[in-house]
Amino acid sequence: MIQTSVLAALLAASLITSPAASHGQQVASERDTASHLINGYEPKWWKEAVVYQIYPRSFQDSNGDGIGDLKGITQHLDYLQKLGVNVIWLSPHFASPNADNGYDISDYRAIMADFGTMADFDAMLAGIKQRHMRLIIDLVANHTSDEHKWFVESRSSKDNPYRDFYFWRPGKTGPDGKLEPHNNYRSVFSGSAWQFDPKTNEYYLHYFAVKQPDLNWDNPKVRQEVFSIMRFWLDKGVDGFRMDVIPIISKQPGMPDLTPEQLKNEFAVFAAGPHRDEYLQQMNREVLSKYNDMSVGEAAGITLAQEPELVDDRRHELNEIFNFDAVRVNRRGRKVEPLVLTDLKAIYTNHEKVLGKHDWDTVFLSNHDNPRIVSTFGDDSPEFRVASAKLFEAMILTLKGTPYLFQGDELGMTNYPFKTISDYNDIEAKNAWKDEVETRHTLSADQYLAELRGSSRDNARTPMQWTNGPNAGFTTASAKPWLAVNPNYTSINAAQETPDPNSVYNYTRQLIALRAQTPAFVYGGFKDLDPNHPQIFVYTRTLNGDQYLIIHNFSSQPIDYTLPDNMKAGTMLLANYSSHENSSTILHLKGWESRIYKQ
Ligand code: TEU
Ligand code: CA
Repeated sequence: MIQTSVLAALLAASLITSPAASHGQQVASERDTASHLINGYEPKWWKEAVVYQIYPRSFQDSNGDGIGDLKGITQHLDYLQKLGVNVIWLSPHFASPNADNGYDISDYRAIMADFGTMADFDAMLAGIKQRHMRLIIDLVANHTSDEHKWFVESRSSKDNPYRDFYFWRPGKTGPDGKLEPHNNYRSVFSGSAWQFDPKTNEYYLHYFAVKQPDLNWDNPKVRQEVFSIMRFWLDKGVDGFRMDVIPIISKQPGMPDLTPEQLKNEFAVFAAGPHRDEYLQQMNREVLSKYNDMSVGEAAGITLAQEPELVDDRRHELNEIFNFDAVRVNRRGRKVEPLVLTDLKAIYTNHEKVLGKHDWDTVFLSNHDNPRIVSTFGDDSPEFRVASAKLFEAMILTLKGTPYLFQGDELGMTNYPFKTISDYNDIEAKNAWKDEVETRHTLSADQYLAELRGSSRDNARTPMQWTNGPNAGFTTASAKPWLAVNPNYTSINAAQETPDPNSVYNYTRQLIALRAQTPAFVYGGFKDLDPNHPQIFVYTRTLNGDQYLIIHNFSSQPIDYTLPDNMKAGTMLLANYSSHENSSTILHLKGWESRIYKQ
């Protein structure tokens, strides 16, 4: 026995010095490589980030014209730094005739006149960097404005060198002898996706507004132009891009008619073009991979199952995408229906199942295209607005994936009490009114307005509520804001919330701080402890034995909830009511109560 163990010791020693050592070293270095992984994930700054989206038109007006601008953003960088967010996503700031509030770009290297100058941009970026934050900008490259010089050239003649920058088709003769568009594609903003242009007697393709012609990414020159724009901004120091409707850049060969079935979800077809991944890989190879940047794609038309096709890091396309399942969980077209909690929970469980260690996710319930969180998923009545707004901030900041907060959600801002169609600004709402109410009479004005009130994109776009002064401090007292300020600014505003320890703002700040010091919230596993419960969302986040339990009551009704398997809650770290129930198995939760425990 002794001999054997001596032998074993000798053998062990010889392994270290013998020629086999090189093999041993290799294993060790492989192990080192693996050991820098956290729970199997490659650590990255953008996985640890908390992103805050700014819609510049509505953030802060600095010159009294009623329109938010870049200097206005610079004025509030301390506010953002104090909140603790470390990446800002800026909605489009480029020159634009504003058919779709900047998502129609006429010059990608110039600043929108309403927003200021390139010097203002540089000062804003410097201010962001000084405060150790980062900036990502909105790359809208599926389409341009019809006022972009490429399109002005393109439409001027059939043999113009820019003709092939866009999609032109002659159209066809319909059954009644009239000229019809090439196919039956519908625009997201109502009507055909083809617009006839009398100059050359052909139609051009526009998935969105008539003033947003689609770029032809099959033309290599278009791709090089887009890559060069990306380098221009990256070289200036921006840290990456949110990419507008990026999966739909590759069009279907021949663009045949959609079947009635496909017409129900045309984005699924638009997002399945044959060259989508090839173009994104080229973009990654030629641009993104050369910088320490981040990329997040707005993934219209991509299902959760398809998500890895775009974000698996071995494919070298995008870092993360926005999957719309959660943000649209209670939407049927324009209608907002009551939230079914089990549906929402199933989405997060599916994300955990479908996405692997090479994928990364986003978590968000709002942006400039969706109504306010607290009005859509929570309870914006005076009694529960604060509690439910805090609950959603807590959920977004403790689920797996990079969290995205939209401006004003940290104050618990609500939907706007819209009354008539003239209260709206959004091109989508106005076009659909013309089409469905005035032209085709598919629904009554009252029905349309009732549906739109709950889902309109303008709900998110009303000005930030900074103070209880005139125009909520968004602009000067005598100015007319481009979109009306929500009348509840007198009680919901930043000036009131920043000094108040019990405000949504300070709760969000505490949540962000907790997340920053808790790797389990970033890289830890996620498990829903009670997926079938209709009122409670209770889950754990676990990393290397470090476990947190998060529980939310998704109802104004209080509940006495017993944790499964005699589990004890642990030590309370944060809660949206001043309750102190530690180490218990039965939790007495008030309406919209939300708690975070360390186990
Ligand atoms: O949105 C595209 C998109 O897929 C949708 O969210 C769409 O705008 C929405 O369903 C309409 O209600 C992006 C931008 O985020 C949006 O603001 C732009 O209008 C659109 O692209 C066109 O650029
Ligand atoms: Ca202004």
